Formats: sequence, C-alpha cells, structure tokens
Amino acid sequence: MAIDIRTLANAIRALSMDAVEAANSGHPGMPMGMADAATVLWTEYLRHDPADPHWPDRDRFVLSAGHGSMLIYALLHLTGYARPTIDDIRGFRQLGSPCAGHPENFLLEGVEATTGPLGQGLAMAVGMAIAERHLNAEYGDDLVAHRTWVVAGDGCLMEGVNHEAAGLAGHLALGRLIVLWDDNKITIDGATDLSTSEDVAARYAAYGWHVARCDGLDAGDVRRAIDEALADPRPSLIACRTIIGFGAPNKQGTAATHGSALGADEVAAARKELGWDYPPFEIPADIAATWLALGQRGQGEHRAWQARLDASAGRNEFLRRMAGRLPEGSTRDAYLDELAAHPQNLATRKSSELALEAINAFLPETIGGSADLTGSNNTKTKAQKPLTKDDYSGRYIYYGIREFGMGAAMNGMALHGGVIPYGGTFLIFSDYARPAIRLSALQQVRVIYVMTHDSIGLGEDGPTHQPIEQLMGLRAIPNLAVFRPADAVETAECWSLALRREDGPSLLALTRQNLPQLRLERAPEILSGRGAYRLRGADAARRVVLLATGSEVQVAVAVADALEGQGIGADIVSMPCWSLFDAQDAAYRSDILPDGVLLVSIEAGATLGWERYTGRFGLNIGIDRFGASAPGDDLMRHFGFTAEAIVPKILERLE
Ligand SMILES: Cc1ncc(C[n+]2csc(CCOP(=O)(O)OP(=O)(O)O)c2C)c(N)n1
Ligand SMILES: [Mg+2]
Repeated sequence: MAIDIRTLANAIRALSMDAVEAANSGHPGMPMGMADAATVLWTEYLRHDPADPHWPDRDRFVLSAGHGSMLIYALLHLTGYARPTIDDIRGFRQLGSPCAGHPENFLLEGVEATTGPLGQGLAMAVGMAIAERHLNAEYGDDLVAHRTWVVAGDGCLMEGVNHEAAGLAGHLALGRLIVLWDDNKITIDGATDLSTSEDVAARYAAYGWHVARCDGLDAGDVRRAIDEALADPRPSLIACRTIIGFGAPNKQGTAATHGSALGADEVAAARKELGWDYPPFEIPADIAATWLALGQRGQGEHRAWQARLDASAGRNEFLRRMAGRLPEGSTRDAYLDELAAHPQNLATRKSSELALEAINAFLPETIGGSADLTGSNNTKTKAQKPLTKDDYSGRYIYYGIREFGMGAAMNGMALHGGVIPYGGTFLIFSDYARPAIRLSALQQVRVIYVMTHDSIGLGEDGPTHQPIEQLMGLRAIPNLAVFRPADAVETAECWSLALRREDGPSLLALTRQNLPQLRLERAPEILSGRGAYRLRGADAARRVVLLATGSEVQVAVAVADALEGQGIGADIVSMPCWSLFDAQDAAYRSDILPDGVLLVSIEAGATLGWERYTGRFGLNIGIDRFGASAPGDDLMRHFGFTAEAIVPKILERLE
C-alpha cells in the first residue's frame, strides 16, 4: 500500500521530537511545521543522489532557518545519505555527532552551508544561484542546470541581510532560486505582530521576485505553488502558511514549540494526534523503504548527466574547477621576476590590481567584484566583463552597496564550487561584512576579501573611514588569514598564498597611499608564506627587533636606519600574516623574535594583541583612539609614525 505524504512527513516530525527530547535541547517547532512542504520538495522536486552528495549538477538545498536542523538531518537520513545514521540522530547536539545544534557544512555531506545565523543561508543561496548561472554560461545546460532551494523562517526575512541578498537576486534575475518561507507567524518572543507589520510579499515583489502563497500543511497546495514558481522566470518566494510545532496538540501554534523539548507528555500526545504509534527513533520498515526509494529518484538523471560529462570535451577542466584544484603552473614567478627587474612604488591596492591582471588571465575560475568601490578597491581587471542578467558569463559582479550581502554571496559561490570569488570594500566596512567573514572561516571556504584604505593613511575621509580595531578584530577570527602586505612584492606573494589556501578565507588589507618597493631582490622562497620574516638584519650589534606590517614597514626601515646611525643594531621584520607566522616551528619563530632584545611593534591600528610577540616589556607603537580628518601623511606624522617620534621612545627603553 502506498504511503501518503502526511505519513512520510510524520517520520520527520517524530525524529525531530525524539531527537530534541533526547538532547533536552533543540528546536522541534520548525521541522514539525515544515515537514509536509519539505517532504514534497525532497521527494518530488529536489534533484539529488544520496549515493553521491558531491554530484556537481545536484540541486542545492539550504536550510536558512538553521535552528530547525532536525529537518535536514531527518531528510538526509530518510532519503538514504550514508550519514546521519539513526545513531547520529540519537546523538543530536552531543559531542561527536555530526548532527550539531545547527547544520555544519563540514560535518555532514548534503549540508551545503552552515546555517543558524538567520538570513545568511538565504544570502548564501543567492551566491550558489549566481555560481550555477555562471557555470551554466560556460559549460551549458548539459553539465550545469540545477536549482537552489531554500527554507527560510520569519527571522531570515527580518534580518537586514535578506534585503541585500534578495535585491541582488532580483537584479540578477536568478530564476532558479526558490525560497520556501515557513510563514508560521511565530518567533521566539511570540507572534510576529509583536515586532513586524511589513508586507513581505510586496517587498519581494518590489525586488523583482515572483511571490506565491500556499497552505504549507497541504501537500497538494505546496505542489501547486512550487509548479508556479518553476514556471516563472523570476526568483520565487513561496509563503507557506504553517503551524509551528504542528502535531503537538497543546503547544502547536505557539512559541513554546520553537526552541525547547516538548516534554514527555506532549510528545506522547503528539504521537496520538499524528497517529504515529512507534517507539522513539523507530521508523517502520514500509515507511523507511518508501523514503529510501524516493531518495533514489535522481539516480537516472545522475547517470545521464555522467554520460554527458564523459562525452564532453570540457570534462577534465570542469572536474578540475569543481574540485577546486588550481591548474598546473603559475604566473607568479614571472611576475615576481618582473618586479625585481623593475621595482614599483605603488599603493598596495594598485599592486593588488597588477597581481590580479596576471591571476585573472591565468585562472578562469576567479569572479571578482566590489561593493560599489571598484575604482577604489582596484578589484576589476581590464578583461573582466560584468556578470549581468543578460550575460552570466561575466567575471565581475557589481554588488552594489551590500557588503554583508557580498560576503554571504561569495560564501555561497565558494560552497557551490567551480569558482573562486573575491570582493572588495574599504577595510572599515569589514564590520558590515563581518558575520559573513566569520562564516567563511567557519565553513572553511576559499573566499578572498580585498579590503583597501587600511589605516589612517587613507587621510581626509576621517575617523569614520579609518580602521583602528578592525585588523586586530579580524585576526581574532579563527581560520581567517589576514594579510597586510608592505609592498608590491608582498602583495603578489599574499595573493598567491590566498589562492592556494583551499580550506579557508583570506583577507588582504591594502593601502590607499603609495608605498616604496622594499623587496628589491628576488628571494628564493615566498617569504610572506612564513607569516613574518627578516626583511633586513641588524648591522651593528643587535639590540632591537622592529616588527611592522603594511605601510608601517617603511617606517620601521627609517627607524632602523636612525638606530644603526647611532650604533644600535636593529632587525626589521615584516609580518604580513600573523597566523602563518604562528604556524612556523619554534626554531624559526625564536630566530625571528629572539630573546634579549627590545621588541617593538609598529602598526597604525589598535595595539591590543601585539604583546604576544613583543612581550610585556616590549614597545607597541599604534593607535588606540579614533583617527582624524587630514591628509594621510599629516596624520601619520601626527600619530607618531615617523622615525623622529619612534626612535626616542626606543632609546628611552634601551637605557
Ligand atoms: C542572526 C541571528 N539572530 C538571532 C538568532 C536567535 N534565533 C534563533 S531562531 C530565532 C527566531 C526565529 O524565528 P523564525 O525564523 O520565525 O523561526 P520559528 O520560530 O518559526 O522556528 C532567533 C531569534 C539567530 N539564530 N540568528
Ligand atoms: Mg516563525
């Protein structure tokens, strides 16, 4: 006897209740409310093959309402993914289980994105949909023609980032993006009318989206709405009216089901209400078998796709790109030879552009962009055409003034694979993008942030635009490589290191102002790869080691010159990347930062943190207040970034 959709959905409901009950922690309401809509999507529409979660042309599914993680764990389990097993689900939210509190892309195949910070899943899905269209433009319908599906909650549609993301998606006409909104009118504090009265559907229509509504608890109506969305060329928002915690007779429809276990009595009552007469974590064989069979729907399409791929001339290149492997060879060494032969005194943002000219010509997978600061960030190279709704093959995205949306979209692109996104804004506005930068790092994706105007050296725009605590704050994000190169050579090296970092994001902090090229000889290795290295050793007996980054390395050179003039030996250490230095062995680190000398840091930003290298008795030259509005050179002098200001402080310490 065929199993009806409601019964299939009840398997999700039961697993969700049971897992949350066992953990005494978690969110049963959302999976119980959306179980029917999700069942329709996963058993009738979603193109996937649980046997190969990496099938490049699979549909992407993003649970933006990540607190409802049991929904995706149940779906993956029931449709036959190797993990989570039923034991994994029993271990929901416990150490060692891949069924973490919120879905983590690095713990479970089939979890396309880490979600939980509301709104960001939807915003990442926009990036996935961009990557899909871009690769479709390059490889055609035969190899790339999938959809991106999202389940979002009221919270996702309240967070500001949904505006940036949906605006971009509408502008780029990403018609293969379909968002199912769990329109349950409940959030944690209670009914949504406590805090919002906007017309979400009208707002999305204004973005250029198609909007449909359905009864999310009626499979037939969900099907109708999805069919409507599929037929419409615009991105679609489907408002699914649901009841949070559906099936729990005394608690459904209330915030009480949102984020805590229902309790034994209510779980028992829900089992009765749903007609689910089975023990916890037990799925009857016929229901499990039906789910499993429905999970295999995509196998034929997968096989047909594989045959097309195998017959395709672009096969190897396509697979290389999807695997995220860089091609053989590099343009870096030739470029570094060129800089050694013809030194360049340039702002590092300009050096970055020059490096990018070589990189973008060599790597077809880069997609650049900027949040409306293209001319300032120097992110666009000459041959890059814009990616638009009329030409998705373009490799440059005008993100508009949407720093957070840009970061999240880049995360989605990187998660999708096949492309390497980089995008620019001013370093100060890393604060606007920071939640996405954090998720780049957590998700271990190769996203490259190009952040220019990296200090008071930017000058006249004043304290609102002058980063102070940003660099240090970014260095505190685990698995984010923060690079602050000192000249054109280091900038090229740092770009190379960022591109080769497959399992994490990088951020390049670059100057607005010109800097001299300090590295004039071709080094036998990529010195920036050490994180910190001796740019110049002491001449006289060494008593001082100067540690500096970016534009302050030239200041360290002037300081060292002045000290040497007085017979005081000083090493100059350029430190473009803390985290790479920290990864060096102890012998290297203590060679660069020896005992028995005065260690001095020089960086035009917050000093907090430099003590880890200079020690308590070192000297930290920085800025622990907001900047000021004046020409950059004047500010550097005013804030003491000159040999005249720094040398006396060092002499005082040496006495
Ligand atoms: C950015 C962010 N802010 C706050 C939270 C905490 N939080 C988790 S779920 C939730 C309520 C979300 O409401 P809704 O999306 O309607 O989910 P439902 O209660 O319907 O399951 C909040 C505030 C979060 N996860 N992310
Ligand atoms: Mg809600």
